[in-house]
Amino acid sequence: MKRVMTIQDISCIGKCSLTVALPIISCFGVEAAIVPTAVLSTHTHFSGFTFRDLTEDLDNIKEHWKKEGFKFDTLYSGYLGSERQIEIVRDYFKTFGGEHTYIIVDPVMADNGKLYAGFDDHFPEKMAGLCKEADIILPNLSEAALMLNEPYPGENAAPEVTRKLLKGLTKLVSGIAIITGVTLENGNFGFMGLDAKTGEFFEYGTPKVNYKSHGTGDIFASTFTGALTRGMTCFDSLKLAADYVTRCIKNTYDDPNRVDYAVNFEAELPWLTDRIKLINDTERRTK
Ligand code: PXL
Repeated sequence: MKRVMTIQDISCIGKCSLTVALPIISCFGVEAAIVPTAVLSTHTHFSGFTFRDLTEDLDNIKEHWKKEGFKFDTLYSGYLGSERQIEIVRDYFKTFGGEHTYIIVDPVMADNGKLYAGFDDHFPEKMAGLCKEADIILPNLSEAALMLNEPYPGENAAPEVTRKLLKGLTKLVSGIAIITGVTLENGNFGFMGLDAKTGEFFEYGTPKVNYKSHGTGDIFASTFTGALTRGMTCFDSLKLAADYVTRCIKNTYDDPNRVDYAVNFEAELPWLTDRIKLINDTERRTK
């Protein structure tokens, strides 16, 4: 069985970060080893959330795993609570990364052009430094603009503006840069990417559902991570992630009893599982 290490927080209520990464990656038949960076009572869109910083534990976890000789097919980082944690994650990548290990960085820190509560203005620059270590990065438009020190172009940024941001990002990352939550030429909503090695742009989208919630970026990144680790191509993994997130958003939009802090990702897991059953393991690729 393939094994992913995912490094991000536990928001006890919020359906984001580890509480979505674990079930989704497990659905792929991939082991999810977790490195919890902090425990919050809820995600940071609630007021009065508690925050227990687990920075002091991170080096010890790393040293123990190193001693035990654990190996990982993919290293995937999401929300990190501080600049110090970014440095520690860089150490994890150095220790457990390698020729056959994908490194995926989702530089979770902002939405709607604004940094999440608790981050200062230096944070994007530090996160951009971590992106340099990655094979694949998955910022949204806000995070891409902040890391490049460009103004936020708004969620309906013109495709040529998104492409310009992607070009900037590929100066940071030697692999593949993807921007999620973008509007495409035909008005669809999805992702655009640029492969720094080939200079090729690619994109995929579906008709936009007019509903916005939290945690969708983490659901996207976790689905992508699971699919890529199981051996799907990068583009097919992104496409599956986009289709699954769209279904989660639609399901929530249609649910009169929905919560306002997250989407109904659980309701669409059976659909995802059916799609996972179609993965042909005999064609499994390595990096
Ligand atoms: O969904 C991203 C995320 C992850 N972790 C925490 C958050 C957020 C978004 O707000 O607050 C703690």
